[in-house]
Amino acid sequence: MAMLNFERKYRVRGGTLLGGDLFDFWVGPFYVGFFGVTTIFFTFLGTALILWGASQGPTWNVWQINIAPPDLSYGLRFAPLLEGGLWQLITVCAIGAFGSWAMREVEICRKLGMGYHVPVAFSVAILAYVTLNVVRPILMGAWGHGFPYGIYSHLDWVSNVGYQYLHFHYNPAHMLGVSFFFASTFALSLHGALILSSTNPAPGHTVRTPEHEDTFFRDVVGYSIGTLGIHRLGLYLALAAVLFSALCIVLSGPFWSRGWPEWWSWWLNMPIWSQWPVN
Ligand code: UQ2
Repeated sequence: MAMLNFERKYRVRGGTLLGGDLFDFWVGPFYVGFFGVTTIFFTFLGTALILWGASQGPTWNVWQINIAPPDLSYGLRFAPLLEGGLWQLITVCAIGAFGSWAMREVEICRKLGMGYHVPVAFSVAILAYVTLNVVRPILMGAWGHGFPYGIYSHLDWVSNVGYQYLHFHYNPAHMLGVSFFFASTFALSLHGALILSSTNPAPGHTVRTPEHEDTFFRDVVGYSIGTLGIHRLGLYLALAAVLFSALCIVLSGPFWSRGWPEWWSWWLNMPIWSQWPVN
C-alpha cells in the first residue's frame, strides 16, 4: 500500500462530531464513525423497503419497477404502505443515508485538517433531491408531487411535469441550469484533455509542467485560468448547475403555475414597445 506511511501519521483518533471514541475506528480501508453506522442503517433499511415494495408490485423487470408517492388526495398526511407510505419511508431513509454520508465526510475532513469543500459540494446535490421530494411537495400541499422511485417512472415524471408548464425550456432558471451543465462538461473536457496531453508526451519526451499547460492556453485563447483556478471554476460551474436546477423546479408550481412561455410576456408588455410607432 503506497500510502501506508502517510496513513500511519493521519489515521488517528479525534475529529468526531458524535459518539466520541466509540465508533472512531476503521474497517479495512473504510472509516466508520457514528455516521458510518447510520449510513449503513438507512441504506440497508431503504434498500430492503425498495425490494419489498418491488415484491408487492406487478413486475421484476428492473426498468419497470416503480414505487410511487401517495395520491394527491392524501395531501401531506401519512399514507398506507402500499398507497405511497413505502415511498414516504424510503424518502426518509434516503435523506438519512445521504445526510449521514455528508456528515461522515465532515468527520474525515476534520481528521485530515482539510477544508469542507467536498461535503459542502455533496450537500448541494442532497439539496437538489430534497427540493424535488420534500420542499416542493410541501409548498404544493401534497407528497404526491414528489417523483416516483423507478427507472422509467421517474423519466415519465420529468416529461409530464415539463409538459404541465407547456415548454420547460422557456423557464429562465432551467436555461441557466442547462447552460451551467454544458459549461461543466466543456470545462472538464478542456481540463481532462490538457492534463492527459501534458502527462502523455510523445515517446522519448519528459512529462510537461503546468507552465506548459498555461502556455498552451495563452497561445490558443490568450488566457490561462491556472491549475488551482480550473478546479475553482469546475466546482463553481457544477454547484451553479445544481443550484439553478433546484431553483427552476421549485419555481414551477409554488411560484409560477402557468406555462413558462407565458412568463416572458413581461418582456412583450414592456411600456417601451407601446411607444413604438408601428401603424
Ligand atoms: C487552464 C489551466 C488548466 C486547465 C484548463 C485551462 C493551467 C491545468 C482547462 C484553460 C481554461 C480556461 C481558459 C477557462 C475556460 C472557461 C470556461 C468557462 C470553460 O488555463 O491552467 O489547469 O485545466
